[in-house]
Amino acid sequence: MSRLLSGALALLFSSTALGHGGVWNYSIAGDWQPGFFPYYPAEGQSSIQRHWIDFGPITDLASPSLICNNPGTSAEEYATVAAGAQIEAYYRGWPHDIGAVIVWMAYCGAEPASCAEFDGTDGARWFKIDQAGLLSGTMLDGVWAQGDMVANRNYTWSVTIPERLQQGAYLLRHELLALHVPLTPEFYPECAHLYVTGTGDELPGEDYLAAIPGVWEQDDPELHLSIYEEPSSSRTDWEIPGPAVWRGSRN
Ligand SMILES: *[C@@H]1O[C@H](CO)[C@@H](O)[C@H](O)[C@H]1NC(C)=O
Ligand SMILES: *[C@@H]1O[C@H](CO)[C@@H](O)[C@H](O)[C@H]1NC(C)=O
Ligand SMILES: [Cu+2]
Repeated sequence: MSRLLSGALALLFSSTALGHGGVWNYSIAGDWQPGFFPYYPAEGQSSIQRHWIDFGPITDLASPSLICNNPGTSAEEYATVAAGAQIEAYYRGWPHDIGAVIVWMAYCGAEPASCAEFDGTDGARWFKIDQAGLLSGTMLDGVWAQGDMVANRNYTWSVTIPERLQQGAYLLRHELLALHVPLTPEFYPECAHLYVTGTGDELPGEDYLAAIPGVWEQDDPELHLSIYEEPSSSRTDWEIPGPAVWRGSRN
C-alpha cells in the first residue's frame, strides 16, 4: 500500500464522522477481491460492488438508497460463482455491536450481466438467504450478530448460496441493521453483482419475497424501540422483521 493511501485510510479511521462502515471486500469461493471504495473517485475503480458514497447509515425507510446504498449505481463487474459456494464479506473496522446481519438476493435475469440493468425496485423481488439478530442474553447486554462478527469472526460474515438456486444473475445484498440509536434504526446496505451457475431449478415463492424499500416500516415495534429502556432492554427475544430465510430444498 502506498504511503499516501495508508495516510488517507488512517485519516478516515480517525474521523468520527466516518465511524460507521460497510462491506470492503468479498471472498467468492475463497478468492478475496476489493469492493467499490467510497471516498475515492468512481473513475478508475472496477469491482463487483455497486457504488456507495460513504460509510453513513440509511435511516429513511422509504429512500431508494435503502436498495443498494447511495447512489447504488451499477457495478462494473460481476462474479461467477457456483450455487452452494460460500461468499464472505469483510466489514473492516465495523464499530457497532448491537444489531442484526441480513443477507438478501434478487434475481436480475438469465444473462450473466443482467444486474447491470436491474434496479431492484420492481415490486417484491428480494429474498433473504441468511439472517442473525440477538444471539443470546438481553437486548441491552446480550450478544448480537454484529458483536459476534466483530469479536469472534474477524469482521467477516459468511453465507452459502442456496444449493438449488436457479442459474442466473443475482444481486447479493448485505445489510447491517443497527439498533444502538434509540428509535432510529440504521441500515447499512451494500450490493454485489453475481452470476450463479449450476443445475438448480429453484426460486423462492411469494412468501419469501419482499420489496425494498418497503420491508422496513417505521411503526414496526421491532425497529422502533430503545434498547436502553424497558420494555425492550430486558427482552431476550427479538424477531427480525421481514420474510423468513429461503434456503431452497437441500440435496
Ligand atoms: C479490500 O478492499 C479495499 C478497498 O476497496 C482494497 O483497497 C483492498 O485491496 C482489498 N483487499 C483485497 C484483498 O481485495
Ligand atoms: C481478517 O480478515 C482480513 C480480510 O480477509 C484479513 O486480511 C486479515 O488477515 C484477517 N485477520 C485475522 C487476524 O485473521
Ligand atoms: Cu455508525
